[in-house]
Parts: sequence; structure tokens; C-alpha cells
Amino acid sequence: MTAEEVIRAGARSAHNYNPLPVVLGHGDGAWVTDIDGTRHLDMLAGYSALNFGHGHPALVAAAQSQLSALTLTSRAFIHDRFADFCASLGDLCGKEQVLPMNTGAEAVETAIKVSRKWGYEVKGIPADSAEIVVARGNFHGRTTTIVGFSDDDGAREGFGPFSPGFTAVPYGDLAALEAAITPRTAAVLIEPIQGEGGVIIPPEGYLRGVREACTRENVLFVADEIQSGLGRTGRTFACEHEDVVPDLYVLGKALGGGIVPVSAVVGNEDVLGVIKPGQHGSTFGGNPLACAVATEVVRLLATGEFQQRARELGAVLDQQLTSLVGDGVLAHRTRGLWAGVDIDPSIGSGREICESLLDHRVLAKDTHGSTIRLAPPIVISEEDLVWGLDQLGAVLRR
Ligand code: IF1
Repeated sequence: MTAEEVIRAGARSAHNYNPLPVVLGHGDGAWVTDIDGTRHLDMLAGYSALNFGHGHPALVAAAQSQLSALTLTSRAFIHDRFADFCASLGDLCGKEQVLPMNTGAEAVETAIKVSRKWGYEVKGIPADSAEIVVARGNFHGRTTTIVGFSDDDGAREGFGPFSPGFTAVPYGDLAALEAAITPRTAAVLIEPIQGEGGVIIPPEGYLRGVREACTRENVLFVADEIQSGLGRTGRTFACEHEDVVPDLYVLGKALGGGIVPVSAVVGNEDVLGVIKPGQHGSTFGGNPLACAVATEVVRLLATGEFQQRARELGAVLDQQLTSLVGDGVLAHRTRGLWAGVDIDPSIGSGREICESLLDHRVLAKDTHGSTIRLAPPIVISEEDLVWGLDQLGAVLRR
């Protein structure tokens, strides 16, 4: 089939996405090849699910050897990759326990359930009245509970009625967050950097302030590091930029190495221990294939090599974007190898910029309005990164 035919055939899909008109058939590192043989630089990296690039040899090898050994048992039985996965991820996080799931939204749901149960059983919140404080502009996934506390109309409208028990406060405003905490508050759930919001970095001291407020008020600090975590920002976790340790890490995306969906909630026994047999789970969560790949992901991260690379390449990214300010770029926010770039709307919408970038063989994705997000695989070469940003420059000057 030609690319045109494949795109037309896609009309049989529900219209929940509006993908750019490119049909990919192959990937290697930071590059993908479409079915006409044209190579494109992947500057989105599966929304950070591909931090280690396409087809990382160690991850593919881990998956391949596990495929011929054992792929699924369900949690009704124990398999030989499970303990190692939990121990290595727990060590990476400095936490005692791991609760594996599959997708990011499931892990967020898990963190909400754990927080509420902890609130009732440990903190002593009256039954069915626990509150969770969240931030405006959040993106935590697409389940009915999660979209219920989103303020993105597209994600939320038409899907009610929604679950009560969430209070939204402006992101980055510590006083507002502290004021929203009541004796019924079980947890504060935030992204340490807001991805969909446009790579919004909170003001210096915010995460430390959230940590202090949570400790003082006996509230769990739940950090959704699904997009910000696992090397992207130049640290294993974005919380590290303020030397902050949350009570629960919520992880996903890159944990599956770009191969399989793997997510997890990671915390200490005094919190995760509230979940007893039969109270929460998943058919696929913690399956052998997922554990084999994710254990290898943790091994890659444990060397610190990817975090350092994201810091070094991030400096290049920041510098190149700064040179485009006034030349089509209004502002940008960069943390490690992750940037939100506000384009002068008179040049085009974020979507139009991404369409032009596609013509220049660069894949990127808009967020709101004229903001585009850049998150290339951390394995990208400096040369390719600079080439990709030169293409952005060319698109903006056109
Ligand atoms: C879509 C955004 C990125 C996330 C954080 C949980 C989840 C996500 C911080 C849920 C998911 C996604 C999913 C994808 C678009 C995307 C996204 F633009 F919406 F914000 F990455 F930038 N927490 N992010 O970013 O994880 O259930 O998808 O595994 O929904 O279209 P999931």
C-alpha cells in the first residue's frame, strides 16, 4: 500500500487522534523511516516513552530472550522476573515497595486508591470523604476519574458524571496549595513539571514547599513522574532538581523501554502496605515480558549515563532555542532534554508548525495553541539535535 492508501484506510479507526500524515515502518535510535523510505528525526520520542530511542539493543535483547522463555502468568502465580524487577526499581527510587501496572493512567488511578486507603486507615480520615489536591493545567491520563479533575475541556467534556474528592489549585502557587489542604486531605498529586501544560517548570522552591507542607500536614506527596521521570530532565526524577523525595512516585512511559507498556507506583511499606491481597491489581501488571524490559531500563538508568547525556544535550537544546528567540520563538522552557517552545502565533498554529517540520523531516507535536514540545530520545547525537533545531529555525524563518 502507498502512504496515501494507508492514511485513507485509517478512516476505519475511531477519530480520537488527528495524526500527522506520515506512515512509519521502522525506527533506529532517534530516527524513524516512513514506508516510502524517507527518514525523519523523532523529536517527540513517544511523549518520552522512547527515552532510550527506537530499538535500543540491550532492551530489544531483553525482550527477545524473554519472549521465548515466558510472557504472561498473571499475578495468580509468581514468575522468575518479578522479584528482581521490584527490587531494582525500588532501589532506583530509594523506596521499599513497587506496585506494577501497565499504563500511566492506571498507575495514577493506583496512586489515588492507595492515597485514599492510606487516608482512611493510617491518617484516620472519616470514611468516603478523603480529598486529593491537584493542580490546574494537569495531565494525568484519560480515565473517567482522572479527566474529572482535568481543566482541559477536550479531555473532560461529555464524560461526566465525575468522581468527587479533588480540589484543583493553580500550579506553582504554594500558598494556594497550602490553603487547599484540610484535615480530610489524603494527598497532593502533581507533576513536578507539567508536560501537556507546555513543559511548565514551577518556580524554584515550589516542590520543596509542597514537600514541607505535606510533611507538616500529614498528607502524601504523590509525584506523577510518568513523563518527567527516568532521565528526561537530566536527573532520574524531576523532583531531584529541588532535592525532594515524594511519598509515592508514579512512573510509566520510558519504564517500558518503548517496547511494552509498563507503569508502577513506588513507595514505602507504611504507604503501599495498605493494599492487601484482592484489593487492587491487573491481569498484565508486572508480567514477565514487562519485568524483563523494565529491569533492563532500570539497569541503563542506574549508570547515570543517560541522565548526564540529557543534561549535556539539554544545554545544547537550550542554547539553540535561545538563539531562535525573536526569530519566531517567543519563549521557551527547557529542563534537560525537554522543551516547551512558544511560537509566534502569527507564524502559525502549533499544528501548522509541526506540519512544516514534517516537510523538513522532523517529527514533533504541538500542545496548546502555538506551543510545541520537544523531547528527542536521549540517545540522539548532538549533531542530529542541532540539525533538528536548524530545521525548526528554517520553518520559523520561512
Ligand atoms: C494521550 C499529553 C504527553 C502523562 C502524565 C499520566 C499520563 C500521561 C504526566 C497517562 C500521558 C500522554 C498520553 C497521550 C498524550 C500524552 C501527553 F500531551 F497529553 F500530555 F505525553 F505530553 N501522567 N501523556 O503525560 O499515561 O495512560 O497514556 O500511559 O493521551 O493522547 P498513559
